[in-house]
Amino acid sequence: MDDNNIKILLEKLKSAKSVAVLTGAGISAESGVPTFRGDEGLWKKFRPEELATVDAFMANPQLVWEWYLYRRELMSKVEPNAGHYALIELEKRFDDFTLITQNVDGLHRNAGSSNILELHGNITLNKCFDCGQSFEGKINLDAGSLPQCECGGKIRPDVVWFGELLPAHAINGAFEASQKADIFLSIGTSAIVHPAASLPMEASRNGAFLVEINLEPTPLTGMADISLMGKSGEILPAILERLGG
Ligand code: BJW
Ligand code: ZN
Repeated sequence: MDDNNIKILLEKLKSAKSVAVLTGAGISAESGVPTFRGDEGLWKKFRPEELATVDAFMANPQLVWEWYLYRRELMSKVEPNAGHYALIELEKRFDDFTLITQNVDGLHRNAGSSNILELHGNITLNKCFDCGQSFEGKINLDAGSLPQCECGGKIRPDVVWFGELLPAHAINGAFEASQKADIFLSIGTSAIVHPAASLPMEASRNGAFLVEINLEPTPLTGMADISLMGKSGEILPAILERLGG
């Protein structure tokens, strides 16, 4: 780990009033949730355009549901890791702390974080494709037909697919938090999916100190004030430990 960079970050954290954090699939990788892209990424096996779009769902809801039920099952069995827990400790140190996540796995909530903005929804929830009403029933792929809403609409996972708008309260809150942040941490995201990928840039443009934690360089690395290369489940606890009590 780059000791000099860590020292600079510790100084910045000691004087910061407002902190915003953006997480992506990488923070959950050490819990056993596959990332989307990269060698072990989900999309090496499944093409996104076949699964995470409205068109894909309309063309083959059964197939899309199979993918989501498989991931829902996987995510129901995993636990938060040291990276998730370190963010709770960080949150406790600031009156103004916003955790923005692209993840749908709910692990930040399970770990105990409170002020979370879920940009891409939550994989445990269902809603009606047509009227948006939430749906509590079970999805049973063996039943012959998928359940329908009272309005006749198809039931779908409550996540955000390509081409869809993000929940307004989440993305508006995320931009607001990014604009006023003194420090912005981008953790475990490939930083290519917009509008989430615009948040670090928005923060930096508004004067935030931009920190990236990732296994590898991303399109964001060049504009980050500090880039810490490694596992978030190791780097975040190390930062917290050195920040002291
Ligand atoms: C570790 C690690 C460890 C591993 N420690 N690190 C502007 C410009 C260009 C395009 C667009 C634009 N605005 C909108 C678009 C279109 C599109 C888009 O961005 N496309 C790009 C691909 C170019 N965006 C949209 O369509 C969005 N909607 C929208 O903008 O609406 C307005 C609009 C409508 C119509 C037309 C135009 C505008 C919606 C995006 C929805 C994304 N949905 C998904 C699926 C969610 C449901 C599900 O889970 O099934 O969200 S896609 C997928 O990607 C998922 C993720 O949240 C998202 C981001 O992925 P993430 O988290 O970054 O994961 P990975 O795998 O990519 O990266 C993991 C990283 O971790 C890697 O870097 C590793 O190195 C690292 N890592 N282990 C630290 N231990
Ligand atoms: Zn409906």
